[in-house]
Amino acid sequence: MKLFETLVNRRRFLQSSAAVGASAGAVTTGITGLKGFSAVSEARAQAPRGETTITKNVCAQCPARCGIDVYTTNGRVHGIYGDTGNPIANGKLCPKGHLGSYFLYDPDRFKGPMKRTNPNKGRDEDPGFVPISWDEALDTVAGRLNDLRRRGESHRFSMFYGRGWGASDAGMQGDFGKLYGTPNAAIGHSSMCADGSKKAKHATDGNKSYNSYDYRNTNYLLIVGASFLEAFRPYNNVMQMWGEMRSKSPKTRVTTVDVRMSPTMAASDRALYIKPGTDGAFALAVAHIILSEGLWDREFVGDFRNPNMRFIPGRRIAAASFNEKWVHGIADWWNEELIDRTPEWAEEVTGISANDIRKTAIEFGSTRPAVALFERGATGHFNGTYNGMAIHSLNALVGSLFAEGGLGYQQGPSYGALPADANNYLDDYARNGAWKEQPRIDMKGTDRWPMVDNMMQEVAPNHLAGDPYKIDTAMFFYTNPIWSAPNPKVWEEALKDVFIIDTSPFPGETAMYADIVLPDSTYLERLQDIPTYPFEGWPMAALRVPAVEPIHDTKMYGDVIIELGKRIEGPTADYYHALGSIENVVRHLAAGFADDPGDNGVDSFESWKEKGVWYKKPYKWRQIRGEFYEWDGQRYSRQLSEAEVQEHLFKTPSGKFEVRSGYLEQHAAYIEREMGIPSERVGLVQWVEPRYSGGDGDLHFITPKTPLHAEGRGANIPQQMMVHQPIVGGRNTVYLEVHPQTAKDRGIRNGDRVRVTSDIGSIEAECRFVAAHRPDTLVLPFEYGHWAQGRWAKNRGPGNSSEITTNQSDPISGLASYYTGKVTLERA
Ligand SMILES: Nc1nc2c(c(=O)[nH]1)N[C@H]1C(S)=C(S)[C@@H](COP(=O)(O)OP(=O)(O)OC[C@H]3O[C@@H](n4cnc5c(=O)[nH]c(N)nc54)[C@H](O)[C@@H]3O)O[C@H]1N2
Ligand SMILES: Nc1nc2c(c(=O)[nH]1)N[C@H]1C(S)=C(S)[C@@H](COP(=O)(O)OP(=O)(O)OC[C@H]3O[C@@H](n4cnc5c(=O)[nH]c(N)nc54)[C@H](O)[C@@H]3O)O[C@H]1N2
Ligand code: SF4
Ligand SMILES: [Mo]
Repeated sequence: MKLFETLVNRRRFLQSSAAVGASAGAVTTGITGLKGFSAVSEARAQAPRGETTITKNVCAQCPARCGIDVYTTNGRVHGIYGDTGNPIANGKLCPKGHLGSYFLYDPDRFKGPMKRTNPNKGRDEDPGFVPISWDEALDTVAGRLNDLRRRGESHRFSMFYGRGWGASDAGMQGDFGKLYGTPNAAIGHSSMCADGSKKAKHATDGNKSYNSYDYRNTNYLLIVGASFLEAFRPYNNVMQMWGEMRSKSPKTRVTTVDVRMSPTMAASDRALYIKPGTDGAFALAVAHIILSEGLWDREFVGDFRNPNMRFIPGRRIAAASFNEKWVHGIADWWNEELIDRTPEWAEEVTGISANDIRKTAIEFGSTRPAVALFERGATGHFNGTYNGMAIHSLNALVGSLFAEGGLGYQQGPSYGALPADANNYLDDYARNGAWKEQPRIDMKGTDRWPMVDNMMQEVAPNHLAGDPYKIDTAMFFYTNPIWSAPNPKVWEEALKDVFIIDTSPFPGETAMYADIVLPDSTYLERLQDIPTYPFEGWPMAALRVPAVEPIHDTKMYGDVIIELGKRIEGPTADYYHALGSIENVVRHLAAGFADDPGDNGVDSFESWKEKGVWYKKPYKWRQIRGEFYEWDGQRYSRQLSEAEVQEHLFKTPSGKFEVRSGYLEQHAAYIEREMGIPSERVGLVQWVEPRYSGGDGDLHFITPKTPLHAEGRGANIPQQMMVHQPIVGGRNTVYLEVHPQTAKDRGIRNGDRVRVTSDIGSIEAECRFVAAHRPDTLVLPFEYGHWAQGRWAKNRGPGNSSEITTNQSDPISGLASYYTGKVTLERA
């Protein structure tokens, strides 16, 4: 019997070795192809385990877009590694990257399209889902949309997205809205994410975007309200860059400004605790010192016509005495704002000592190249755009914009054109229908929110009030505002009478309200293009290649849109027939590489699939000693004219970096009305008081991201939750981090159950002492408190932090003020 088994195994072994030998191509390795097997061990080898394929893909747990190698054997994914050929990953991943197969094999996934049978909606209502076919699901949705269109009410259909990767998914919503006829396609979650930093850049240098950074050549990093070693972006890569910066010579010096002892702060050279919402005051005082100590970059900023003149605190300068180069409005900025923004003034506002502010300013101003970066900590407040502008202006003062060791903006890839142009498929209704007169449901672009990109957090309250109207049907893609938006209970109420289509593969909160579920495939099952999010600036695009065929009856969202579009009456259907499929779209994009091969030789769909990424170094532009040059293939040789700088780099009214913002001045009346700033002053980079929300609580409440945090999407992965907070323990729950004195004052012991209350509600949590945080600030990592989303996520403590987050936003960027809430704390 034993002998027989051995013989059989040996025969299978030899067969599979032969198969491996025959299948050419480096991406396929038979596990049995290993060298060093003796005849004896061959004979003892177990049944062959099949072939292992390695496919290129892109992690989807955060916006970093790390390239991954996915190992699949016998159709099962069993390993995910960083792709060594991907410039973001460089063969490495953050701790979440390796957990991707848990999304693929999540036992709670929808196995196919679903229809609701229980008409009642709410937390405690079982939707009563029954499986339906894709045809029935798509016909139901298309029927509804065609009805709305026939009635002239197509504007009452809205499409929402959160995460998305461009042309092959969320990027399709805009054209769908244009063809079908709704202003409400493509309502993104950006106003609930990080629009504050983008708006600060838009207002000062004209780029509505996050920055790219040249960390390798930076000698000073000033981190203000960003979680560099836990979040920021691209997370995995900034951790690698931290290693580079801190081991190179000269070592990059780091100062971090935060309200808690974050890992970034702990690893920095200088840690500055700031009163929440006052970062603008700190940055203005740094600017005051840089100017008054004469540390600004004269080649970039400009100089006094008379070299003996100086900025003297308390003394105005004549505008004509300063010769501006690339910074517009310096004299006004000094005279009207900076003149008395001394470190002593800022100490009163921020709580950071004048001495520390002065030392930081002198270091920052005298070390080149230096970079100031910031994110939601500085911008998640009523005054967020002004805070961000003040911090970003420091980059201008030291000449870091577009410089080596400085910061720039991400270039897009050399994609080919889509298979069809939506503009050629518009019927009269699409061009001139009544929907064109309707505002967006979130009131973006109206007098209520004239300056924002999106205002997702306003949709539920607007719908409830019927102002501007009620939506009828809503489709959600990769976003879950019924759980992640500020004051989500309003969403729970609002979505009860809306026909909901959810596309999540997972049974999240939105899905619990869904009338139809059109489940997306998970990222390891999808084919799609992934243009790079801001990274090092030079263009790059990765490809997500399915590691396995969809393991359930799911369809990737882009294909769902195409199939739905084919069912819409009129020329819309023709457009989607012309697109064909996402694979066809992606092949058309890749055709653009033929004329512009990547540095790794990628010049076609096939080579893109094999290598997983197309990219082209270096960055196209460089500022050198106050002049701008374009790369000619060898050097930065061709000097740009002022008009070219305005077209490509400083897209502002003046064509310069503006410390008196022409963009804000265009909205002067609105800003005066909403923020109380006199209209003649609105353009200045200036100090604006924060407006704390949440009622009369005596403590600040913040919800930072941790390395294991995957936006709201990781909560159903037990491994992820266990190590969420390595410093305070973890395992059983996610803890509320409290300063011991703050707790003792309220009779709370380490480990006690506590209640955190704002003016909109209370949540419970377990308290952990962290003596290194500000005593007035409570810290609860965001991602928990789900009442759906799968067996491990559901009903697991602590409460959802959004439920005590008031819906208040920065009037300029629209960013929800997540870091501005006041709360009280007591024993539960
Ligand atoms: N690991 C991981 N990384 C991610 C993501 C993820 O899901 N997981 N998601 C990505 C996304 S969607 C985003 S938007 C970015 C966000 O990137 P960040 O904005 O860098 O991330 P946050 O966790 O919001 O960190 C903000 C920091 O500000 C601090 N803070 C709070 N209030 C104040 C204040 O008033 N002043 C100052 N100076 N500091 C304050 C907090 O303590 C925290 O350290 O991260 C991205 N990176
Ligand atoms: N209180 C508080 N709230 C916050 C924040 C905070 O700091 N505090 N931070 C905010 C920030 S920065 C952000 S970015 C937002 C994020 O909030 P959202 O935009 O709501 O994003 P997620 O929570 O990641 O939810 C994404 C949804 O996508 C679904 N999903 C997961 N995988 C897939 C997939 O492969 N395909 C599809 N189609 N769907 C999928 C999930 O089931 C989930 O329903 O939250 C914001 N909310
Ligand atoms: S940083 Fe981590 S979670 Fe984000 S894409 Fe990269 S591996 Fe995935
Ligand atoms: Mo975000």
